[in-house]
Amino acid sequence: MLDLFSEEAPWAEPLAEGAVILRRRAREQAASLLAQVEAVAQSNPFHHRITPGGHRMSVAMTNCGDLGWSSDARGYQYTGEDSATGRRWPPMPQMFRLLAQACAQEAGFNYFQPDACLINRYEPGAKLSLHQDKDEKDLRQPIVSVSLGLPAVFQFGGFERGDAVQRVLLEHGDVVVWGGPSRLRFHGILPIKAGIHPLTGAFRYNLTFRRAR
Ligand code: MD3
Ligand code: FE
Repeated sequence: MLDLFSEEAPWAEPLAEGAVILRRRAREQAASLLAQVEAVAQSNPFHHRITPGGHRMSVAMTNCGDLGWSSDARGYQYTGEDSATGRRWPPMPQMFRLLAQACAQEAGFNYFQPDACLINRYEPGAKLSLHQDKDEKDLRQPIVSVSLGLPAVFQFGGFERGDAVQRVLLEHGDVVVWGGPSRLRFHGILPIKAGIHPLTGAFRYNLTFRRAR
């Protein structure tokens, strides 16, 4: 029988070699994760970065951990301090690290030690154009991504910008682990549709855990 009130357990959905979606894996922790995101943002507010080409990004970002990713006129890079404030990034909350390590392990990556957590905040209309993540030193390390709040259409393609893309809906609590050959796939987020999520209101958040050095 269809039970509209059951909380379904998380399940794994393989996407491509080295990439797996752990559907709803972070749902039970979502409220605590969001509280930690807000604590990080208290000390290091979300900020629309300027790309090296001079464009203001529609996604607002902050970071926690030893290293943080940002872009400015000099380019994209991981740094120990926020170039906007000159201050170190807030520490990575223990529950972030534990969740990222557990999910990496579930996907077959046993020694994942994230030192950077990039937090993206999307408002309606915000998007992330197709790109590769290759600023990290050791590309054998996976990236773990956690989605919270409003849903997003995620695009993932091949190893060249012009390759065909697949579209996948990422919803509240979904975790994706990207490693192996999928680590260098082009990917992006289509413009977010307006909506109200009971936990995050008008926003989508995405946390990406990385081993940057
Ligand atoms: C595939 N973030 O921050 S998460 C990013 O939803 C980023 O905010 C998106 O792409 C977001 O760089 C997508 C899924 C994701 C993250 C990293 C990947 C997919 C990936 C690295 C390699 C391949
Ligand atoms: Fe990315």
